[in-house]
Amino acid sequence: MNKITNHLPTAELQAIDAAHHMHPFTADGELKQKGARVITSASGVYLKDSEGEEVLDAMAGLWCVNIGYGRDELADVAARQMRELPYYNTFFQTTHVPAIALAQKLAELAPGDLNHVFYANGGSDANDTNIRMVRTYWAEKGQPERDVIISRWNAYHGSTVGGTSLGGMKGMHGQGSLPIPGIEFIDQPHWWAEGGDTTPEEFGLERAQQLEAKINEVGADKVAAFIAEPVQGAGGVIIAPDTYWPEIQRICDKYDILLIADEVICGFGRTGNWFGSQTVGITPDIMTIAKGLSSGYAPIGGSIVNDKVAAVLAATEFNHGYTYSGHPVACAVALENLRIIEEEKIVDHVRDVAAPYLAEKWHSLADHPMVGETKIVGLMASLALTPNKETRAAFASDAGTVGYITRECSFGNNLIMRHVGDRMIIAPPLVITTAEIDILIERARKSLDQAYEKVKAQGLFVEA
Ligand code: PXG
Repeated sequence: MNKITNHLPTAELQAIDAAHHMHPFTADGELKQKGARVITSASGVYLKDSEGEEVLDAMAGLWCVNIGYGRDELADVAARQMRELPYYNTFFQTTHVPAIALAQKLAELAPGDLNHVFYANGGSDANDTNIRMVRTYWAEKGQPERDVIISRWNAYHGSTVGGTSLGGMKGMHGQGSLPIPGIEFIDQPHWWAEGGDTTPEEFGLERAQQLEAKINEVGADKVAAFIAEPVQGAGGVIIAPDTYWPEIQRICDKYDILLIADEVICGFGRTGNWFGSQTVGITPDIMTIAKGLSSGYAPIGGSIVNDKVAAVLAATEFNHGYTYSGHPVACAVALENLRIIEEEKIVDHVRDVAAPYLAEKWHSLADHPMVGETKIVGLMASLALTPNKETRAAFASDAGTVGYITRECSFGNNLIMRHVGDRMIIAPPLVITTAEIDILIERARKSLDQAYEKVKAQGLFVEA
């Protein structure tokens, strides 16, 4: 095949990448041997790589390209905004039209009295903002000792010092002497892996009640906030049993604990509502947003804050902010993205068309000999790989060995389906069509079949 490209040959790009580019969450030494896959362009739900392969991106980039790739409207808006006002800050009593318009739109879209926006560049630094914000809130209310934030093991809240501290990934804590002081953890509502002999309903309640136990252990007068993802994303698309969230809300209300919903993945349609909080039925005081806010076309995140918290903060000077808080180009791009989501009724498409269709197909994978539970909410789904569906056994091999084999088969079949340990996850662009879902499922099943053969051949189909 004669391929005309506008870039260096893949091997040369990979060599330069290996020489000079440090990748996030990557063992660079290992990657240097293998060479990174070079993505050159994208359209809709498909990526194209430097070898001309078309790859179905069932992860929407990193859970963010909600409206799909290749929307010229966003490029046009960015170019227009760069010409008109490429940058100005919102410190020192100034503002600008994109920041104003986006804040108004977010206040309109966010439920209840979540009416105030503090801008960040992404989800990690927005969560850093949240740490300082909730502690400042209680200090301003005359309770500075109320500074403990409770989070959950296996949560992901970013990889800055604050984000890593709030997250419950032990491997991350180990790098950089984290968490910072004043962060406490309870267990996650992950029934498949940790539910033992309980029913999911009993287990959901038990795990929620750990919050009450932790509050009592720390002392209610010391606890500032509880932070959680409505659905854990990076942790493996862990969907809590139905009993979980009502109990969490009851406990937060009872002890007057601020509830921070980290909507970085769940926000902007992913779960079939504008926000995951609506899907799980909670009323947060603060929502962390990023990713789908701009569909990944520009780096932007932030905190949407309710009237109660905003009123207290307004009484003082909150000495916090980033050079690019409310960056005009990012705000303009986000606003255009939200216009598209609204006008094209993309949240309705998720709820009424794509999610029900994907759910039926995803659950059909449960008949595969290596698949245990299949879970899905909106357009985020996971499945457990297991050598024994009945006992929910883990594999004897190191966690992630079988998942990685399955991921490699999937990538080989031009499907971006990821693994978290021995759990496979997807979160495709929200605009995915039913025909594209058929292709996704066909490739996923083929990958599971290939992986199953490899796992057996390598003697790995063995219970722990
Ligand atoms: N909160 C949540 C719930 C997230 O999923 C962040 C905060 C941090 O956002 P930024 O924009 O700072 O990255 C995230 C990000 C993965 C993966 O491998 C997930 C994320 C980021 C990178 C990789 O699943 N989530």
